[in-house]
Amino acid sequence: MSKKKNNFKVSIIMGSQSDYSTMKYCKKVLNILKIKNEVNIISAHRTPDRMFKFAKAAERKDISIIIAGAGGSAHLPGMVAALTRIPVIGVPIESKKLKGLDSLLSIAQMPKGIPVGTVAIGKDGAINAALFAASIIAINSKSVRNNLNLWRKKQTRSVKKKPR
Ligand code: RP5
Repeated sequence: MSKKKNNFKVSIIMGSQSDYSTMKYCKKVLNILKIKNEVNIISAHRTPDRMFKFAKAAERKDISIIIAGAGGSAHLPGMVAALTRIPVIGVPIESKKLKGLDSLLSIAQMPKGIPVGTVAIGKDGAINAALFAASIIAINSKSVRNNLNLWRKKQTRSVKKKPR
């Protein structure tokens, strides 16, 4: 993953339009950190051909990291990870019936051989997925490293010493 300047791209995918209310935070953070990104709806079970095409083209399109949000029986991150060697971070979407526990376990409990990095359920997970992707990219990108350091400094400054 050695690139000239800040030429790294993250692909955000999700199983449904309904996931975007969570996954939009991922995009927001990547934009703040000035990391190029693209967003697409890809469902493993409703658009399997789209998923296959996307995963097979990802390397050619020079995507560095894939962040995949899915809810319920959340097989999208694992299926995509099986089709490409690009690292996949899975975001468990909070489902209505099981509050996202189904999504979390589906994503985290990948059997050995095909890993999926898993973050927390919902908005926190979406934000952390972007920050985690940034940390990985920062290994090879000075500008992303600087932006990430600034983000953390700002976060530290925002914590008051005393409660009001
Ligand atoms: C999953 O089913 C999606 O990732 C979404 O979280 C869930 C519900 O989808 P919709 O019924 O809202 O389209 O595939």
